[in-house]
Amino acid sequence: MTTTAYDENNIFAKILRGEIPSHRVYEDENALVIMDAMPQAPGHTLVIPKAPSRNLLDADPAVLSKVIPIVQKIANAVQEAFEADGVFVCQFNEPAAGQTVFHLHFHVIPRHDGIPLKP
Ligand code: DGP
Repeated sequence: MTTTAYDENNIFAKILRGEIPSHRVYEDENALVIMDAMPQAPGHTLVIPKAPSRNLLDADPAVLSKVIPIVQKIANAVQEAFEADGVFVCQFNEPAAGQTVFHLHFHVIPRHDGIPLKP
């Protein structure tokens, strides 16, 4: 089982500190929302909590209670902006589950009937 500590030099920590540019679409005291650099569909957005945690497994429930409403707000905004039929919300925990950036984030991806995600 992986029990790796949070690395403050992960790419999303650098984006949160403004050390790396990103396409920012929303920000408040609890989260930054950016466009994904490798989108699986047009409008693929990432909700990144500002509090440091490696993923959902070590996240503070108090942080989650602040961030999930932001995920909901962004999901609704993305659905409207991209005239989507639905919205795919997901996140990955540890490499075995597909995580590649080790700062908690939520993928928000507009979906259209009959159009598959990019592989
Ligand atoms: P994952 O850790 O598997 O949930 O995926 C990380 C996502 O982050 C992936 O969809 C690509 C995206 N990503 C990686 N590096 C950058 C970056 O520097 N900027 C932005 N905007 N997105 C990134």
